[in-house]
Amino acid sequence: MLDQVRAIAAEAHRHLAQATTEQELELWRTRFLGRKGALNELLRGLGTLPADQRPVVGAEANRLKRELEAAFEQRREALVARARAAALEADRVDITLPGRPPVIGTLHPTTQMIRRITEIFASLGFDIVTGPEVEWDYYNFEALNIPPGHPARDQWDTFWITPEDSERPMLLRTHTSPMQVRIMEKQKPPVRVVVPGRVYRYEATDATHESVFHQFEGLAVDEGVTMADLNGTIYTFARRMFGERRRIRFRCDFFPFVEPGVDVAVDCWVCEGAGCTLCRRSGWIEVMGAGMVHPRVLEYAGIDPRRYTGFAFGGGVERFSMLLHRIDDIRLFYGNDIRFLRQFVA
Ligand code: FA5
Repeated sequence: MLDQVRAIAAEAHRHLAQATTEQELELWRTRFLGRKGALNELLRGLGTLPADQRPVVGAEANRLKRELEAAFEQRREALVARARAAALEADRVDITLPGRPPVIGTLHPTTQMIRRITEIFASLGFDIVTGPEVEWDYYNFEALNIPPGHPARDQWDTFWITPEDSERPMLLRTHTSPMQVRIMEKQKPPVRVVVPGRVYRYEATDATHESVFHQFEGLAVDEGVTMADLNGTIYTFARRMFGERRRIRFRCDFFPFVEPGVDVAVDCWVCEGAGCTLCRRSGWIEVMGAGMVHPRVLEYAGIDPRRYTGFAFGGGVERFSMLLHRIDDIRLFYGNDIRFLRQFVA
């Protein structure tokens, strides 16, 4: 019987080495180690042996049983490890492959230009603030010395939120100038601010006119502020923006909220004033409107015009980009053509 037990164990070892799946392992266990398995079946006949042989065969059978159980565990672990290694191999990531480069966007050229403009004024001591695009008629026109019926309203027609003749008419602002009054209402002099922002006009669009565009407004108010301060400020700004050799020209112009009012031009940085296509042969490029804050505007804002004076200026952001980058159509800025936008990598 001892031989039979050893023969079963040897057979079991042989079969175990051939089991390669979980299912085969389970079958093997039932066949050799199960309650009705080969080993137990044999041991059931232990009682038929002579009494002196029973403990020897019994002990050997139990030893072999433990040996088979240990072999089974070992085999199972080996199979699990093999399956895991195969799965890892199949899932392998080749870290030496180049990655997919992320698509990096760029700031819109208008945003870039606003940053450039505001950085220059910030370095001159101006605060940068923004204001509402939906505005009361009062701030956009009335407090800027443009009462109802004033002809300047035609030049700055806009989109109305309420009917034009309502008690408190509201509109989309046509310029950033309303912020002059809003700021002076809140902050007593000295005031030095620059306001970039979006503005709206009821406009037949063409290559140089959009109905939605951006402006920047400047305002400085204090005791003893004069036209010379305006001149110096704009001169410094123009040189930083358009080149160190630039000259500036003031010519009389009319805006109801400044007195005197001027249009500011810079000598052409392409032809150095000789005359070319950019400056339309004039040698000068108009860049903004400016002037001394009208006493009535100071009064509207609750500031005593006998004590304080101020200057203000305002320009078009897209027009600056057009001049500096020789862009021939303002509609490109809102056209969303990626080929246009990609040219302005910051
Ligand atoms: C004004 O809007 C005044 N608020 C500027 C000002 C401020 C004068 C402070 C005095 C003191 P104007 O309408 O000219 O002025 O517009 C100013 C600038 O905005 C223009 O020089 C131009 O660069 C730009 N601009 C005007 N209309 C358009 C338009 N339809 N599309 C694009 N840019 C425009």
